[in-house]
Amino acid sequence: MPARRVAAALLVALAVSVVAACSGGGAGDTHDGGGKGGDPVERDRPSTSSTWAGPVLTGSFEAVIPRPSEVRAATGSFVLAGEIAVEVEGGAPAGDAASLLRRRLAESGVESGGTGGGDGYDGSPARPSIVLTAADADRDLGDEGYRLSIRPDGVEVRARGHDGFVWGAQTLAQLLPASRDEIPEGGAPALPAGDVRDVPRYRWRGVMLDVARHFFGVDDIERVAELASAYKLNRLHLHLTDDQGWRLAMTGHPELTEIGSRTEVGGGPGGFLTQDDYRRIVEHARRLGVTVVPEIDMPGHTNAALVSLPHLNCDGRAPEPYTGMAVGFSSLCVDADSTYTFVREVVGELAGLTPGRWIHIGGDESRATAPDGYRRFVARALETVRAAGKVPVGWEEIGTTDLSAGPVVAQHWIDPAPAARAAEGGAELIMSPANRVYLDMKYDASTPGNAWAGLIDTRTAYSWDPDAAVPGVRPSRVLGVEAPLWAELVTTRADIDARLLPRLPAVAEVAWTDQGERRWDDFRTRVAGHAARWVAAGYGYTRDPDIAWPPER
Ligand code: TNX
Repeated sequence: MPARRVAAALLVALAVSVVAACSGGGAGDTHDGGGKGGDPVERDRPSTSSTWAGPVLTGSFEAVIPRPSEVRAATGSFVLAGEIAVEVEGGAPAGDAASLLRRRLAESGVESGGTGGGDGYDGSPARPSIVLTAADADRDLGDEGYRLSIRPDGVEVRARGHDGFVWGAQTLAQLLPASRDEIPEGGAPALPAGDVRDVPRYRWRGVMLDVARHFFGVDDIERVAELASAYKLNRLHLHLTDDQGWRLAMTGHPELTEIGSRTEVGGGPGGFLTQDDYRRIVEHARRLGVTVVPEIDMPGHTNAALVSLPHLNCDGRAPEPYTGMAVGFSSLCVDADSTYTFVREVVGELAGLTPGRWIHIGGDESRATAPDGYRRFVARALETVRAAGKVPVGWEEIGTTDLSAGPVVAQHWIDPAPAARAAEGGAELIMSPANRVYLDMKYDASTPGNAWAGLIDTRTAYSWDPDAAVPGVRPSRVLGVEAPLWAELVTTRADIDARLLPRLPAVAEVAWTDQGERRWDDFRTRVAGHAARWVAAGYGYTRDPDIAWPPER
């Protein structure tokens, strides 16, 4: 039996003993499964409470998604009673993780204070604490790995970088109750004791939101970023422009939003992000460990730009606005110098607004561009992105061009041939196979969505190996995984939730957890328990019949 299974068995035993202790109702009942290590219940019993209902073990390491690399259970639990100190030690880059933890603790009804976020912890060593501390010597953790140690007398999160601390905090958050309603009056949540060491499989773990086909604003985008971060996804790719709309204000070309943002699929009002909106999203996501990757799709998928700026058309005449769902009919005029001036100005502005390393230039389905012109256009667009100090990303079609001029990332979605060519040409690959992770697809015939890439139930989204997604590509060329949500048929926040949950956590585990550590039968059991968290946090989800969900409340 692998160590993790033993740990799981121990935890189940522990949980049962805690529940028994709690329902026994006695103050001073042990909650540590009969182990040694002091009596944290006595120590933590709030003196003001007349009816101390005892600790409630609310989470288990088994339930954490994505499944951590290594878990070892220990004896006892850390009881979250009284005010918990959340402290950042020795200047570790953990302020955002500490704030996140305090936010989650508050949602669970736990008071917290502490250093590193300016909320006035007095430094008293007597209080039970969660300490975030640098693990610089532990090079194997990389920028995103973390260690977690939970003991009856304290919790420690160790990492080397900002994002590692955030992921450690997100694991802790999943051990907290889904909501304060889970804790009986006078009780307190308790975290199971144990050790976690956790490092991601892939560096790129993304979700894409199409805000062009239907517009979604700051709040909706930030909700997606929160969800991504909760499951340790570290990229939010925003598909900002398409035939149906241009969604980011450009100082140099106000027409793009004055005209090009006022349409969307089906004839709705459209909309756009101001540059301040965009900056806000980028900063909010950054604090959550998520890098925004903006996409300006070119030279095809450009009808909204062509409507707004007639000079981008070879004949100088603006086409009609487009609110349908077809693809492949528009193209920038790839032979005109003014097109490249436009690309330089737009990419330059976007690079200035974007602290992340990547700018996505699209490049997909340019069926209205002559192949020769397409190759020249892509070469110049990639060069423009590099000149702006960023690494270019493009859909797999860019693999039909010469990619040898510099670093580049290609995103596989439908055809392994250009994706493999891109990798041979030096590109790193993001795997977004449409028949696995296009989350705009229906789960089954009864749910709404697209269907051209097949039906994608949670099991299908979970059960594949990114290293094998494009035959013949060396695993070292596989940068990671991304799940796109195209929005032709996605019009509301509820639609976003239903498409992403539960499939996004499934994809997150594909991207984080080693292939040999993942099994559908096990994931399917674990994910059911997350529904209560989603609902408490205000997200809806699809009740995929393959998963034994708790009864609807
Ligand atoms: C293909 S994927 C597209 C998108 C559509 C999507 C709908 C890709 C690079 N292009 O333009 O929105 O299918 O499923």
